[in-house]
Amino acid sequence: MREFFKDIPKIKYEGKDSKNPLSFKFYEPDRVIRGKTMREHLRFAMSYWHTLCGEGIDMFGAASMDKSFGGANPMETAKLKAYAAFEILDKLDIDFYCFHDRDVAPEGDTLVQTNKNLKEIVKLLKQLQQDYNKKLLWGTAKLFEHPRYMNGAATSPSADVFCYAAAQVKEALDATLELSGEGYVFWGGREGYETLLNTDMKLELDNLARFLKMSVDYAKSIGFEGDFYIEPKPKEPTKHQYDFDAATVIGFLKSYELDQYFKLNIEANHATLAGHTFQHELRVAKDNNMFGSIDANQGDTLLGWDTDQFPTDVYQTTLCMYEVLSAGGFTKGGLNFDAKARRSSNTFKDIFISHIAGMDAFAIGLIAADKIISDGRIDSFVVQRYQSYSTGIGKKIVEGKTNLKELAEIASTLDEIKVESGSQEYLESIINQILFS
Ligand code: XLS
Ligand code: CA
Ligand code: CA
Repeated sequence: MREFFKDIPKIKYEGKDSKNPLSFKFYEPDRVIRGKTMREHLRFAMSYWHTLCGEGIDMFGAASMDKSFGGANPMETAKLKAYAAFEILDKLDIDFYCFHDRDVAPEGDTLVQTNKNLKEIVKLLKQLQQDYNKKLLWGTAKLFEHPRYMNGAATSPSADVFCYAAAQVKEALDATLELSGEGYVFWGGREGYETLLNTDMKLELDNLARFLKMSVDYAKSIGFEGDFYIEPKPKEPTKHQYDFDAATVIGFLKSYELDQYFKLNIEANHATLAGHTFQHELRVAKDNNMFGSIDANQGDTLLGWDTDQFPTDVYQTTLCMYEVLSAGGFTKGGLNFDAKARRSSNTFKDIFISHIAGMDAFAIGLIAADKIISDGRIDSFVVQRYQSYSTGIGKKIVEGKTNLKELAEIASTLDEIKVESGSQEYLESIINQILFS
């Protein structure tokens, strides 16, 4: 079999004292934590778009890497990328991948040709999945790159564009089913607006709901049983993205009675762009029974855009895995590295090392989150903090068995109200103690 990355061996666990950059220091795939292996807990996925497609172009500079793999034309390049993708998955011991339709196969001159291209590559991907024993975590459609989508796709003012986007999602769902994808993601792309002066927001949101319902109906009709995810993001590329954050998406889904069909795909960098912590977005999803999957990356809070950096901040991965474990773990979702090596980290070796860094950071997070839960001090602090709601009038409030009149009567008898400390620094010191002991 052809080998693209001859200087990269299969990455193995060597332990925390290893100085070999091409080894895992913390990720031990078969180590069992809480009855599941690390591999089963973390369900790592590689994003096709960053790893096989992004060549480092930014608005000030040209590509800093070449990812054509010597292909002479777009279809040949697409095939070479597919072989390269599975070699990367194999060498990194990553079980899953995620893609947009246009990451894996190029557009043709007509929609018919484009769909033919996709089908041809899907056939190859299916073969490679079998050869390498890899799986598709989720598929999606790229409804934002082509200029036809400059005003949005499902929220475009043009019904023809809405039609085209529907055709694209139909095909992407077929591809996801053919590859036994465990999920399908709707990220808002350009579903949003730049100015309300030219926007009928009500019609656009109604249409977005119609689009999602038609997509769910079609997926069911072809026998797709994976999870559907909406991925919130507050801005970029549009000034205001409709799927702003987890709470906004949940409110939208509920008001159109679509909540039963969807879970959320929470991305760390999108959380910080929305002015939230990653942990906040995960908690909102979990508390609404919509925790689904995660785009594992990190932003830079000094920058106002989506930097999609590899996650190396172990404090964040710890709090993330604490939420994931408290939510009962992943079912069909996983940790997708929607992340790219920096433009100046421009070798394939950097890309391997970036994934290793991300996998180790989440392994540290998982180990620490397990310890936080076993330690019990944080969870029991929270239980204790709300104890007044488990007896007496607190219990009646929770059970909906009281009213303002009764509460006012009780309040008038309270001579001294004791308000306890929130003890934030104590709790933060417990996390540090667990992380560094
Ligand atoms: C862009 C999004 C995108 C989705 C998939 O900001 O993160 O990559 O994850 O369409
Ligand atoms: Ca993402
Ligand atoms: Ca992103």
